[in-house]
Amino acid sequence: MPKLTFYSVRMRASRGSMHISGAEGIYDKDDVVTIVQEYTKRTFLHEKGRAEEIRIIVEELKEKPVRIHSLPLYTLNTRNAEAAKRASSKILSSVGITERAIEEAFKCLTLGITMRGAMLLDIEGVRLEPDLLRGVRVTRMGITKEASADLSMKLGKLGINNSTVKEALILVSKVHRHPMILGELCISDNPGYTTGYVATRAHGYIRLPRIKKKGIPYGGRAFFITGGEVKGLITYLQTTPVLINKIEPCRGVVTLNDIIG
Ligand code: WAQ
Ligand code: MG
Repeated sequence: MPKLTFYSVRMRASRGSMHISGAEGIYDKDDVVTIVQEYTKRTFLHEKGRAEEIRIIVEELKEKPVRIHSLPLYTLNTRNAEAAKRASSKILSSVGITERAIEEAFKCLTLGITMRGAMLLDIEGVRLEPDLLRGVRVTRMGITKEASADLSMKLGKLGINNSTVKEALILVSKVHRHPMILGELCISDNPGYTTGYVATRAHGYIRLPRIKKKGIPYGGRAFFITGGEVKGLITYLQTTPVLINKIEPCRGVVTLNDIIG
């Protein structure tokens, strides 16, 4: 058997100073050419408009990717931003995150500033990321072909088989495998994408429809963290290659009681 070589493929498209889209994955050598084409094509169809510059990095992995399961997926039927905020507060506070930290996260995600990466907040809401403007980017995550097909099938049954959901679930699954991560809150920065999510290792990935009004061009991510060395966590988030090889159940609409009851 020939030795498998894995590559991290990362794409970033922009026009002037405006970020248009990004994507990444971990791929077998044989699939790299196809995926570079797919990423390029995708930027030309983006709702934020045509890119002037598309940067694609193809990098051989020096470490074998860690193989993990996805988090289970659920959807709440939140009717508006206030309902989504109430639901996320209940879920996040049930794992020990304070009201103050949750308020701080919502405040930062709705200020109108878009960071490239995620904020790190301790359970009291103190910001711990070294670069407060940029945040921490999670990279070097991917999904095997088999798991990707299974995920597409499961999401297809729910009518949500799109790359936004898939990529968010892959990112979440990497992030929440680290013991210092307690919870996460995410709002998309795409003006047309109004579903966000909240996640914890215990509860899974919980989609929150209508967390923002259509047309709002900003959003963000907040990771709530606890006890340990922030430097080591950041190294894990940025550099440890992680590959999803098994998909946990993906369920349709559930109630908040089903989640925390
Ligand atoms: N690492 C850390 N933070 C990131 C990353 C990353 N790799 N990518 C994006 N962010 C931050 C950044 O601040 C963005 O502004 C913000 O997250 C939102 O990014 O199941 O599309 O790519 O239907 O707009 C949720 C899907 C979609 C919900 C989230 O995020 C569902 C989404 P976006
Ligand atoms: Mg976006």
